[in-house]
Amino acid sequence: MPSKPKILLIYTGGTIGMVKDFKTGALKAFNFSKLLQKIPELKLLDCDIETFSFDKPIDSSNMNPDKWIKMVDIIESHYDSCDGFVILHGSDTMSYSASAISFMLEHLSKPVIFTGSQLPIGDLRTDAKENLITAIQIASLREQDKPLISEVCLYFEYKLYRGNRTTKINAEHFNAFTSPNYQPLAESGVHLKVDRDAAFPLNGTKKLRIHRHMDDDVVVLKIFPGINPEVLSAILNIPNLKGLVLETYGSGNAPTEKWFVSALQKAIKNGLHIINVTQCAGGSVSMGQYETSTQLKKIGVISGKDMTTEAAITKLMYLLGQKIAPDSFRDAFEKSIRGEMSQAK
Ligand code: ASN
Repeated sequence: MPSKPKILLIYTGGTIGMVKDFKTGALKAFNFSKLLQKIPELKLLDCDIETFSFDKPIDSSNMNPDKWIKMVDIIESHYDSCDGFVILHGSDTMSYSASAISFMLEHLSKPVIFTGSQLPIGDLRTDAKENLITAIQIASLREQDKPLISEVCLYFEYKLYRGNRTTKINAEHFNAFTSPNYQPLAESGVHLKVDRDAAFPLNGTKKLRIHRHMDDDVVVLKIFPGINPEVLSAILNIPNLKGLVLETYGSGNAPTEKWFVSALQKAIKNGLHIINVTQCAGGSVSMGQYETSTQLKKIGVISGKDMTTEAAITKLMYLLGQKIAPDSFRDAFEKSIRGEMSQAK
């Protein structure tokens, strides 16, 4: 009989483990062992659970690349002894972390499931228990002794998504995330249904490769009617800036005024990588569809296609960290590397 799967539960912080500071009334992170005591149901799960906690759990607003490295280090040191990983993380930046970790872990062949909650686990109406218990069950799913899910995912409110396709859309509803341009990998109802066509097939042979260098000389600029030359120039002249994610209108459109296009053109000539993603809640950039994006294409702006801003900025950090030659950068960026963008049919 195959042994029970072993799951490593990594606690980084977030509302799930918070309590109210009784002086200020503000929510703050608290002790992991106390958190586990609040979920006796964990003992009923058909897997063995090992735990690891950040020394100082954080509100995910304090997430940064050093902490992503910490997460991949923990995964690496338990990779051979564990069958799956569940990362408890604040919801505010969970999509950034899930995207970043997906790029940092190449040839992953085990599930890494991010989850958290909108209400603390000690709250009577909490959404934490369902999210946590089902995330662990998903990380434990096996078929012929092989994992059913072998990629970085995000589980929240009955849906499992590819992590680098997600974005946080609501600060109030339990249904806080969506995956605007890719279908869920699994849904939890009376049955736990996995969409095998949506999930990646298992990579059986290649060894896990960890990438730790995430270059943070990057910025996101959301354009708006009224953006002026001073604002754009201040951004483009940030010392050492190597990459810019430009959030444009609709299918990748931006002002056609000369000052705007010339400033971007000059920056690109000087080596800046500019990625075009849409401000819209769904859909794709398609440069050249309108006159207002034709210029961007001509001057060498890179298409982020249907990527989320979270995936685009972390992919930029990852690819800059790979020290790719400038003339290959566009091809590298416009190709899907972890399922983060749809491929042209
Ligand atoms: N501020 C919290 C965090 O991201 C929000 C949450 O987890 N729901 O850590």
